Amino acid sequence: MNDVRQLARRVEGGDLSAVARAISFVVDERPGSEELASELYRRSSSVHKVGLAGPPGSGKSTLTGRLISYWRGQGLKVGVLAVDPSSPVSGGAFLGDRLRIQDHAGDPGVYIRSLATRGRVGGLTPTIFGAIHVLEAAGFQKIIVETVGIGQDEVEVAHAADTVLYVVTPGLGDEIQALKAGIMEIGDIFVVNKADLQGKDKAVADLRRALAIGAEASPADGWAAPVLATSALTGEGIAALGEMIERHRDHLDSSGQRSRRLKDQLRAEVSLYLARRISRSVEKRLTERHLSALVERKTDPVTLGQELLEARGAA
Ligand SMILES: Nc1nc2c(ncn2[C@@H]2O[C@H](COP(=O)(O)OP(=O)(O)O)[C@@H](O)[C@H]2O)c(=O)[nH]1
Ligand SMILES: [Mg+2]
Repeated sequence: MNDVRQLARRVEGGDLSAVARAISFVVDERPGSEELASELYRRSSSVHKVGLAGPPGSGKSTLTGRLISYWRGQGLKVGVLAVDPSSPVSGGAFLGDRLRIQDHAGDPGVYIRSLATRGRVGGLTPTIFGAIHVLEAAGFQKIIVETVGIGQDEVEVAHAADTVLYVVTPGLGDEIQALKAGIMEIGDIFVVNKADLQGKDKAVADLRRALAIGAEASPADGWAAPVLATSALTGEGIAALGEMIERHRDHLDSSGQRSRRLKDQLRAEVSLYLARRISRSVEKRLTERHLSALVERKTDPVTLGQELLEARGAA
């Protein structure tokens, strides 16, 4: 697979068109994508990944733009993966991404890509890990994973990111109190964005109170999730947020949780891969004759499933 090796070398050289091509390869699972993925993974190392979750409209994309500029100011290369429930060529989310792409157009230290969830209801696209590894191999030093803020993807981003920001707005004051337990647990840093609007102090106070109650209920990991106010519109609070993200990363390193999280991410990646591969190969064996036998109740879905799995093992 010479072209694959060549593509891998170009990715490692930081060539953005190669990065784009490699991500398409991996995400679309084209022939050669597995060779590409393993080649890139073995020759790269893990990068700090920051996940952005929170309701649609809370300002995640705008904040992403601010964080890109903040890290670019420190000379860091920044890659962004935006999970998009629609196809990458239609829908509002992509329009927003396009605006941001133009902001950083021509900057070889920034790469922004939206990934369709391919009809999955919520949840991260299973191939997001492959896309992350491409960015790692290309030498990006910060990776942002922006979620849509609908359904499962909010919780699942915790399987792909080291530091999860949960973004709300002052207008969501009442909803903050009703934040689902799962969200309280995945947020490493809570951000009250749109601090230029009214009600930010109350929102920050409400959120702090809710988090304090939650912290009593769940065992401490040595990190009390802070609440910060930002305005992605004016830039207020962005530097403080950037510093807090670094502080969380230092905490992950010094507490040993960085490798724990990395292992959890890799476990999720391997199990998603296995689930895809096994179901595909087993489903291939499911014939019309099997289905008829089920209809006639000569067998049952569990027994048939077991037989198909065993037949696969023997093959
Ligand atoms: N007033 C104000 N508007 C903001 C701020 N951040 C984002 N917005 C606006 O809120 C809307 C939604 O922002 P977007 O970043 O697309 O939110 P997302 O859906 O969470 O990604 C856009 O019209 C933004 O211009 C902010 O800090 N203050
Ligand atoms: Mg967005």
